[in-house]
Amino acid sequence: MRTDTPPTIYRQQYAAPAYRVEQVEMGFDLDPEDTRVATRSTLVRNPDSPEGDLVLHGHELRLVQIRMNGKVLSPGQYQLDGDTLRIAGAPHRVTLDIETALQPGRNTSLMGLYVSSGNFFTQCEAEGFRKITYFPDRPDVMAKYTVMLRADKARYPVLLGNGNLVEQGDLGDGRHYALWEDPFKKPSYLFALVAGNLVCQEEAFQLKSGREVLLQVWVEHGNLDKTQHAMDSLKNSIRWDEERFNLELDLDRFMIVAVGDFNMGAMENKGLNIFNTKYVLANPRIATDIDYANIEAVVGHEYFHNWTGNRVTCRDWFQLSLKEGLTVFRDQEFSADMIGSASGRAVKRIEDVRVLRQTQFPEDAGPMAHPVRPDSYIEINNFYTVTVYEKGAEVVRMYQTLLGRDGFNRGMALYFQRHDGQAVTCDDFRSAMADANRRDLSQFERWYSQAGTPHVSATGEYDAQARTYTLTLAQTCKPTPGQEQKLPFHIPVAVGLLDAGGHDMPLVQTPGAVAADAQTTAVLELTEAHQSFVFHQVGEYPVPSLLRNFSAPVVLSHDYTDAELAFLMEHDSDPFNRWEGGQRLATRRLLVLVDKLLLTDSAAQTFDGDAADAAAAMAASAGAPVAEQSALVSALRSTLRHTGLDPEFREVALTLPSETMLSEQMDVIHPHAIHRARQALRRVLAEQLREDLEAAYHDNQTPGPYSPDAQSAGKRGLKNLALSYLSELDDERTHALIQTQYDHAGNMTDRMAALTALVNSSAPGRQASLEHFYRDFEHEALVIDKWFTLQATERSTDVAAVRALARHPAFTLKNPNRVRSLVLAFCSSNPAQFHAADGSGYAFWAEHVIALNAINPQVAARLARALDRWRKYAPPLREKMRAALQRVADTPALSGDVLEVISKSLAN
Ligand code: B3K
Ligand code: ZN
Repeated sequence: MRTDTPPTIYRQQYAAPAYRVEQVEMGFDLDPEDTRVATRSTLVRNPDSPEGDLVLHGHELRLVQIRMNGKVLSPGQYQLDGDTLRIAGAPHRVTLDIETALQPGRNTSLMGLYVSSGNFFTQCEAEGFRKITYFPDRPDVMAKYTVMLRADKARYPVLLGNGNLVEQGDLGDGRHYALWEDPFKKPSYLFALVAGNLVCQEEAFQLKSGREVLLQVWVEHGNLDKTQHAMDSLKNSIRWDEERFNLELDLDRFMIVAVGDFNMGAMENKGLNIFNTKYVLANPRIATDIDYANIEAVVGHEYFHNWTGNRVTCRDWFQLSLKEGLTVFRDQEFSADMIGSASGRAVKRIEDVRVLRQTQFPEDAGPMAHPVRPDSYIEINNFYTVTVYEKGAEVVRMYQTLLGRDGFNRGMALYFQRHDGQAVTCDDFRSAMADANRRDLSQFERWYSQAGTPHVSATGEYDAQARTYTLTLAQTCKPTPGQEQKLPFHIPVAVGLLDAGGHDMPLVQTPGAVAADAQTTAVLELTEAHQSFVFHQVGEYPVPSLLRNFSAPVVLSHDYTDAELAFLMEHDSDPFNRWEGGQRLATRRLLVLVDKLLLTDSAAQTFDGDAADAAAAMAASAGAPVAEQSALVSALRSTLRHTGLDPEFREVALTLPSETMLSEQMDVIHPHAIHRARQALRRVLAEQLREDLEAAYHDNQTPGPYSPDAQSAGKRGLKNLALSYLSELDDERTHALIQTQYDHAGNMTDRMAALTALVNSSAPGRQASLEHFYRDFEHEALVIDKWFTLQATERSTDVAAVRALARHPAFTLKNPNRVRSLVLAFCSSNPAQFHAADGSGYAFWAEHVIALNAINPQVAARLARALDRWRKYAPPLREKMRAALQRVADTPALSGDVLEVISKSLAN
C-alpha cells in the first residue's frame, strides 16, 4: 500500500541489467509466522552494460542481513529506496548472501510465499519473487536455481520445488528437508515451491523419443477422485506438442499442484505448475462439461508455456504477449484438435471469438485500452488482460492465416533455433516468422503497437457484362487513450463467394491474394486504408462470405439484407459465418426491439424485470412483436430441426447475442431496455418453437455413464439450451420437466442446468432445490462457488439480495474464487440488476473494491474494472457510476493496482 502516486514504467526506458546472475542457491526454513530465506547468488557484470549499479528488488520484506563477497554490508554501504536496493561500485564478480524474514501466514495478497489451507504455496509472476528475497527480479535475468526446503515433517510431509529432486531426509528434530535442482536457466518469476500435507496421482509416461518421465497431480486429501481428467489432459498436451510442433518435455518430472486460494487460473512455474483448484478438480458429480473443457485448456496452456514462455521468455513485461498470446493460440489449437470433428472445431472457434468480442472489444474501446505490446504501465498485474492474451492469440493466428500452417511451423522452428534459453521481444518472434518465410511483415508490427479494434467495411459491385465482382474494403480505427491517429493494419480477410444455390464459386481473383481451401476461400491482404480486389469469371451475382473463420480481430460491416443473412446462415460452407449470419440477424432484431422499448418512457428508466411486461410494451408501442420476428423464428426453427448439423453447432446458433454484446453495438447503453428486449425475444422464441425445443430436449438425452467427450457434451448443451428456453414459458409443464431433470440428474452439467432453469422461474420447487443443492455440496468449495454465481446472475437477484448472499457464512473476501463467484459475477454478469436506477449496485461495487484493496489488490483491481465503460451509459446511470469511481479514488491507501484502473477510468 502506498499513499504517494506510484511511478509509470515505460517500454522505451528498457535498459539491460548491470549484472547477470549465474547461480542461485536458496535455503527455506518454512514457518507460517517466521519463514527464513537464505539466498546466495553469484552475479557477474553484464558486458553490455559496463556502467550502472547493482540493483536488487524487494517488497514488504524484512532484511536480516546482506553480505557481499563474504563481508556484511552495513546500511551505509547500500541504498534502500522503496523497493530498490542499490549497491554502487560493486566488483565485477559478486557473491551475495541475503537473509530475509517473511510471514507467509499473514500474506493475503497471494503473491510471493503464502499459506492456503495450512499449506505453503508461491506465486511469483510477475513480481512476486521480490516478496521472498532481494533479487534482480526481472525476466531478462535468467539463472540456475538449487533450493533446499526445510519444514516440520508432520505438518508439511510434502516438499516440492522446480526441476529434479536431488535429495531428501530427516533433520532429526521433527523436521525434514528436500533439495531440488532445476537444470534449466530461468527468470525468477518461474520460481516455485509447495510444502504441505498433500497427496498425488502419479504416472510414468513415455515420450515419443522413448524417454520416461514422471507425471504427478497433487491435491489435498479427499480429492484424489478428481484428478484423472487433469492427468489425461496433461498426457494429451505432451503428445500434442510433440506432434504439432516437435517440442518435447525437457524435464524428468512434471508436477501440477492444486490450491484453493489463487489469484488467477494457473501458473507455469518450471516443472511445478501451480493451479487454481477450479482448473484441476473434476468428476461428474462436481464438474460441468464446461469445467472439463476448461481444465483441458488450462492444463494444456500451462504445459505449452514450458517452451513458449519458459525456454524462451520475455525480455521485459511489455513483451508479455510474446508468451501469452502465443500460448493461448497454442491451447486453442490443442483444444480444437482434441475435439476433432469439423463442427466441434468451428464451435470452439465461435466460443473463442465470443470471448474476444464480449471482453476484448470493450477493453479496446474503453479507458484501459492498450496495444498487445503495451507502452507503459503502473502495475504490470493490470496488464494480464484479454488484449494481451486473447487479442494476442488472434495476432499469432493471423501469422498462420497469412503464412499457412507449414509456414507458421517453419517460423516457430526458427524462433526456437534462434532464441532457446533467451529473453526476447515480440519483434524477435515476428522476425522469425518473416525470415523463415522470406516475407516482409513490417506493417504487421502495427498489431503490436496500435490499440483499438479496426473496423473494416466491405462493399461489393457485380459487373454482369465483365463477369467481375469487385470487393472494396476500407479500414479505420478509432482513437484510443494516448493514440489519436492510427495507421492502416495488415489484415488478412478470408473471403468466399456463394452462388444463388448457396454453393461456393471457384475463385479467380487479382494477383497478390493467396487462395486457400481448394480455391473457394481467398485470403485477401488488406494493407491500405482503402483497397479493391477484383474477382474474375464470376458467372452470377454472388453473396460474399466475409472474414471466414474470423480471420482477423476486426469488426466487419457489410450491408447484407436480412434475406442474405438468412441465406448465409443456411448455406455458407464456412460454419463460422453460418453462425455469424444468424447472430447478425438476431442482433438487428434485438436492436430494433431496444429502440422500440426506449420509446415507451417507462422502459428506459425503470426496471421491474418482467419479460411479459416488455412484450406487452412492445405490443403497445410497435404492433405485434411476434409477426416481426417471423423471419428470425423460421430461420432458427430450421436450424433447430436440421439434424444434419451437430448438436453443439445448433446450440451456439440458437444462443442469442449476450446483453454485453448488444450493449457494445449501441452508442448509449440502456441496460434495462437491452435486458427486456432480449428476454422478450427469448420468450417469443420459446412460444413459437415450443414443440421443436421439446423435441430437441428429448432427442438429445445422454443416458448411461457420464463422459465429457465433445459429442456427449454437445448433446447436453443443446438439450439444456432447449430447457433454458422452455423455462421462459414458466408453466406447469416446464416446471415439471425441469424438476424431473434436477431430481434425476446424473452429473453436474444436467443438475446445474436444471437448477438454473428452476431459479429463473417461479416453479414451486425453486427454493427447496437451492437449499438441497447447498446441503448436498456444502463441502465442495468449487460447487458452492457455482451456487453463489447462479444466484448472483439470476434475473431477480437485486442489490439487497446480493448483499444478503454476501452475509452468508460461506462467503469470504479472502478467497478469490468466492469473490469472483458472487461479487464479480453480480457486477459484471447481471447488468440489469447491477445498473439499478438508484445507483445501489455501484455503491455495492465501491464498497467491495475498497474492502478488497486492503486484502488483495489484484482481485480488487479486477473488480475495479467492472465500471470501465461508464461513459457509454445513459446519463443518469453514468453520473452515478462516476460518483462511485470518485468515491474509490478518494479512499486513502489505495494500492497501485486499484489506483491505476480507477484513475485511468476517470481520465479517459
Ligand atoms: N502466466 C500466468 C499468469 C500470471 C499472472 C500474474 N498476475 C498464467 C498463465 O498465463 O499461464
Ligand atoms: Zn499463460
